[in-house]
Amino acid sequence: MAANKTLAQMFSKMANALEFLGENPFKVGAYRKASKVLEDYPEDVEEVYRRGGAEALMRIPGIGERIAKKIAEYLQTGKMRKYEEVISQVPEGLLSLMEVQGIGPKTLKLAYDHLGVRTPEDFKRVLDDGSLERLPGMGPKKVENIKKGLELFEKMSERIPLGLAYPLVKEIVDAMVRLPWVESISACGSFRRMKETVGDLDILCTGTNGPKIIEHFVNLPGVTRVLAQGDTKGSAIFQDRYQVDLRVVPRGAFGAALQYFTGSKQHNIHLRTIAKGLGLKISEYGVFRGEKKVGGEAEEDVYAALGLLWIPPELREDWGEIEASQSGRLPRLIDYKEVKGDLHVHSRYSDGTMTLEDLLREAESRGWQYIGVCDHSQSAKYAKGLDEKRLLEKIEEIRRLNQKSRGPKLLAGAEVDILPDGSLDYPDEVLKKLDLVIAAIHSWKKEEDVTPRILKAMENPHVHIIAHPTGRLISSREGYRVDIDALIERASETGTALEINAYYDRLDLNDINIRKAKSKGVKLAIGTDAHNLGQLWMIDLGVGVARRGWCEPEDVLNTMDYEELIRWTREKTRSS
Ligand code: DGT
Ligand code: CA
Ligand code: CA
Repeated sequence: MAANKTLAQMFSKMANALEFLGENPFKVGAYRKASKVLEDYPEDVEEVYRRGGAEALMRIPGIGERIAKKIAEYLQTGKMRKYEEVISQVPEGLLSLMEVQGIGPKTLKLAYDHLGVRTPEDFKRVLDDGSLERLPGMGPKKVENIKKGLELFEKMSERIPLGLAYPLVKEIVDAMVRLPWVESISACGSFRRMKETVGDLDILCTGTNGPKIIEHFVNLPGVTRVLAQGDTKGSAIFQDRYQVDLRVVPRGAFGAALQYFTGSKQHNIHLRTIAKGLGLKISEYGVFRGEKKVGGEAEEDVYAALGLLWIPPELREDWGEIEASQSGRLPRLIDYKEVKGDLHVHSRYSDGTMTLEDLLREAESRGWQYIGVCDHSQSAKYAKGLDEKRLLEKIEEIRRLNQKSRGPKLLAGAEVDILPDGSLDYPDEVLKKLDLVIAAIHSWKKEEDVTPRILKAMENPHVHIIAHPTGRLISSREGYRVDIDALIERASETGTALEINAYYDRLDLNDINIRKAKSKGVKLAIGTDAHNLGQLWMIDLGVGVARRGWCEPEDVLNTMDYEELIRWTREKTRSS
């Protein structure tokens, strides 16, 4: 179906360009119509063309002879001369601006002719300095609309951190599954692969009444704009930011569609090559030998037909998972349910809002055995870091509560600042009293100093874990750059664990670095860095990236029982 989508986009761009160039409205309309038709067409045009040539294309309602010829040309040569000719006549930056709600070719033509607008920057200038508003047919209301459209467009073209989309998608799926017509439903795309950022969000379902399902979907609370509403496909923007696509597919193709739309594209391309070699064809409709469908209801069918073991979605990046599946060497990934606690949260003692009792209750309700309470250390004044006296009080309160608790335990911990000279923000006699010591960099004068400081901190036997090792933040450029290979090497030598900080904007280490660390035998520690009770769910984001980093249960400290974990920390200190 990739060709349908590409061609739909090409015709839409041509329509915009031709309108901008002042071409006759009927011609413009024909391209726009063709784009719409292809967007919604349920069959692969490549298939249609292969079967019946340009003639067959012309039998698609809304596709005339001229358009059919252009589709044929593109399918044969990968190019369309007319497209290139038309597009080349419009200044490049203006074409994408035409897709913005409220702008369109007419407005841009006006700005081009009267104000000499050639680039998006030009356009923004005439928007802000009032000159666009004064053009005939414009006015304050239109300009206001354009500004809103532009703001939305810019927000929408950014990728979204997974953790922001996560609660929304869960909510949508929960709401949809309650409908009487919905049978099975699952998120797919990059979301299902737990990629750290997502573009649009893809959901797939089977059910008895496509139109009703879609109607319900585009009317869900939170929808701020409906992009498309058909019998089997709906597309809507939630909260002015998140584009969600829902497709309804036949039950017999659910597995094949789920496989296809989960991607990644690279993973799917690799699978299709293997299929070809076996005389099979896989698509979102199923697995086929010639015309005969040999599977597709379950996702496993697709992998089994290719002689592969089912591959967990988090691995599907064509990073060696297909070869591993072929040779029976897929990792036995850590499961979301295998986590026995969170190793990094902040309580009211420093800058969190949770009491220690809150944390015990939370652990209990999640079926966890422990939570590591790691408040900031004394130098972190901005975060109400604990001086030694307060820290000792906290340790005492934890010991008291643990004695009373028959269920989960709290680990008396600290997120201890690594000072400029690489020493730690508490003396060893104090660190010794803690169950869990996480060392962290929070400020630096020179970026080059960060790596040596962390390396030095790892020499301290009382340090168990290095927090958010690379310091990156997903939604901004802040953070420091470290020599990650050197950190992993030293962690391996000293037996220090590296954190997978699961806070949605960190996810640090990321998938690639996790995999590197694992390959050197370094243990990983998942911590949400939660400051309030509404953030502990992010533990799942941490497990998600751990899985993307090929982690097995034994690679991750959080799969240990409480006793085992305490033993590990003591052993770590003794043996370094
Ligand atoms: P995103 O939305 O940018 O975070 O990334 P994805 O992976 O969700 O990609 P998206 O939404 O464009 O498409 C969803 C899945 O559909 C994608 O992972 C694989 C499949 N897919 C889309 N386009 C193509 C294509 O041209 N070829 C193949 N083989 N698969 C495709
Ligand atoms: Ca997507
Ligand atoms: Ca999509």
